[in-house]
Amino acid sequence: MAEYQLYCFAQSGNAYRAALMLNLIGADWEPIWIDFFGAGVQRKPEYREDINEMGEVPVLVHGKKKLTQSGVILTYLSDITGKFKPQGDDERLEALRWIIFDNQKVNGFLGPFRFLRNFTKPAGDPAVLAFMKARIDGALAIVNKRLSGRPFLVSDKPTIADISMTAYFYYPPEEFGFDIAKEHPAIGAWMERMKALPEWNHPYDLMPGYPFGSQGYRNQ
Ligand SMILES: N[C@@H](CCC(=O)N[C@@H](CS)C(=O)NCC(=O)O)C(=O)O
Repeated sequence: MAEYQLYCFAQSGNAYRAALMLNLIGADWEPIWIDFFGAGVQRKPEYREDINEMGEVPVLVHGKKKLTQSGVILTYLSDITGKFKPQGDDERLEALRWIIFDNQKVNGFLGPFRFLRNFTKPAGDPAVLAFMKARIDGALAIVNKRLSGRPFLVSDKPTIADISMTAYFYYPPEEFGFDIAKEHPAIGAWMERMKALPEWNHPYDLMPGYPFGSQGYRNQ
């Protein structure tokens, strides 16, 4: 058994944050596929009782420790390995500030927006999607401005704040109906820098469940 287990599925950008971190730090980890769309495992009472009372993915298991919320998982992994760890109190708070902004306003909207466009039947109400798209455009403009003239979000090196921000950004533009990297060039350049990190991998290659409904990976 691997040292870490991560409950995840390929379409989850929230889980991708944790999967990417595990890969980037060279951890010995294995995914546990959650049948999110089919059986809806995350809604079952057993899941909420035994795995995560919040009914969410990702969940990281490390020995006796079970952690949820990607921001907590990233913090834990950077604390115990020293990798991608913000340095000093100011950077630590700054990273937390961007992780919270990301969870609430950036990927916190991108995830449900993509879900309503691609996975619900019928697709989301156009008025709801338009509202969300306007919020997303505003939040991405803020991130783009932040990354203009600086290589990473809080420091000259990548930290857990950058890993958090990647959540949904590498999924295909067709799934959003717009191209994040092209419309926001500073984000596009930052995505290339993140992609150049050793052991970077795409969410569809890192987590099981792609193609949709399978337990496989894109490259298998
Ligand atoms: N802030 C959480 C968000 C987790 C989240 O919403 N995960 C989705 C899957 S992508 C989920 O499990 N949703 C279930 C639900 O909202 O009922 C994190 O970053 O871990």
